[in-house]
Amino acid sequence: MDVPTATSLRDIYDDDAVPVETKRWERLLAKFKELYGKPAEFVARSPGRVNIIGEHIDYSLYEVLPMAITADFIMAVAVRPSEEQPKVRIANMQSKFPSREFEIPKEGEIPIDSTQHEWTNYFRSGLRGASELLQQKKGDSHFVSVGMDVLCDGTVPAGGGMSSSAAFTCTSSLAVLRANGEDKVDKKELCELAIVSERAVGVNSGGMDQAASVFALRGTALYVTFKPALGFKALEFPQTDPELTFVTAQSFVAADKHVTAPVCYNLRVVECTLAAVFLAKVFNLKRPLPQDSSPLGVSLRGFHDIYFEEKEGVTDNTQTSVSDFSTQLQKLITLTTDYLPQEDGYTRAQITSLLGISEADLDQTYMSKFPVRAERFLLRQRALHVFSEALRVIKFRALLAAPPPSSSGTDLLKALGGLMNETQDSCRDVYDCSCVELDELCELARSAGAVGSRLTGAGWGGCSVHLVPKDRVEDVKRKWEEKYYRKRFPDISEERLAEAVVVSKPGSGSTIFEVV
Ligand code: NG1
Ligand code: MG
Repeated sequence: MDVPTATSLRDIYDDDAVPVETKRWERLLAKFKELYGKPAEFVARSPGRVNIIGEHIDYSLYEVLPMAITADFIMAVAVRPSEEQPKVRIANMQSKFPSREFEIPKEGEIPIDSTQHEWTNYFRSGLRGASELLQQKKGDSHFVSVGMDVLCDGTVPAGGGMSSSAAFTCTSSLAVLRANGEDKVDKKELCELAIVSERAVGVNSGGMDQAASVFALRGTALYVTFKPALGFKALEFPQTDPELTFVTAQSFVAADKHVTAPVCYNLRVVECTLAAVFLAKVFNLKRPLPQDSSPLGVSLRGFHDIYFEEKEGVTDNTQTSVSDFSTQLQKLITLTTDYLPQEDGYTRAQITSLLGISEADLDQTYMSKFPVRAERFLLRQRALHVFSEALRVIKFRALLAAPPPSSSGTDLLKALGGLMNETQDSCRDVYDCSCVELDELCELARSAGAVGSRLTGAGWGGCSVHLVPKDRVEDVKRKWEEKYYRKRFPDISEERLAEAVVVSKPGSGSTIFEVV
């Protein structure tokens, strides 16, 4: 499926967003002309996302269920006339992001210094990934990219857990492909390249955010699969009475993954990978774990498949029925509980002695590309979270697809919300990726009528998502305003308060807009 081309903002946004977006896009295009003295040729766009359920399991290659939001990243572009050394000039509508200019090297990789927290790194990572793809397609090892004049504008809050980074990277890759004459951009190709590209910025991320940003279809959630290959299914929300509403609330605790990655996100990726390798050894599996698209090349999902293949003769686990797959996950939870008993984690020495490798090998294989800092690796807890969360995603999807016939709207909401609450408990207690502010937002929401409340995205700050019956949304908002926002931030402006809480409607994915 190709990235759609839009000629009207009605193709992109819900009717209620069109008036505001029209003004914003007009400002972008006018500013472009003023800056570069010529009109933009096209605008590339990709949205942010909220994850409804399936947290921290994409990099273990288990299915997740996000949806795109209206807030997005847009990028107006004109190709520069050909020049000896092609150049990028890039600016942002928000003055806190300074304009930059750089030359595109004639061959080799686009340089990115991930130690610098530099906003244009996301553009460079999209450029790097897209030019590698272009090189492959054109079979030309020297071709890199044409020069581009670029003006950006993003409405996804940075560090706010709604994946501003993926929106930026996906948009950049799309813009570079289009600027280099790719009129039809395949969504899957774009998504795969954006996933790998974003890792150049220093976070060893999974693929959920880019999948939501690229694939999303308005009005639906996305069931994203990573095995046997990247794919998705659009899921409709059932009509319920009371109507089902997702509300997001910012904690305003900035989750700066670039600073915290070695002890938070990247460490979790290493722990999950080590859990897979460790379990394979504990169960004496004969075959090595399969190499896959996970950040470190082997995953808990890979262990899962090989385990049932060797122990129970399941040759193609992608064909397993939902109920059998759930039974497998239950079994893995029991096995993890029994065979990874250490509550206080595993030391390097314990891991290397079981795996029969040196500490230098351990560091080299799992911790060299993205360094992490830890004395102990909590393999038991990480595996338990991943298997139980994968199970919750399956249950959630089953409820959406076929609500129990006798259940009322309220019952269905409670069942869905119950799963979201369990996710929050697991993120807080088992995966250790929540924080007191997120916990508090969840508690307050539940006490005011939310049926399910949890963090969304990586956690450690950022955003939360809540399933709220429509008739209770105002109660929940009021409670947060009084007990969280005005209490923790007494000087909060009305504008910031309005930004903090958003009733999220599932929006559409990546688009190219032709400026005529
Ligand atoms: P955030 O930090 O919200 O963009 C991150 C990862 C996802 C996923 C979630 C946790 C990136 C780009 N994204 O999301 O792949 O692992 O955490 O479920 O790092
Ligand atoms: Mg991000």
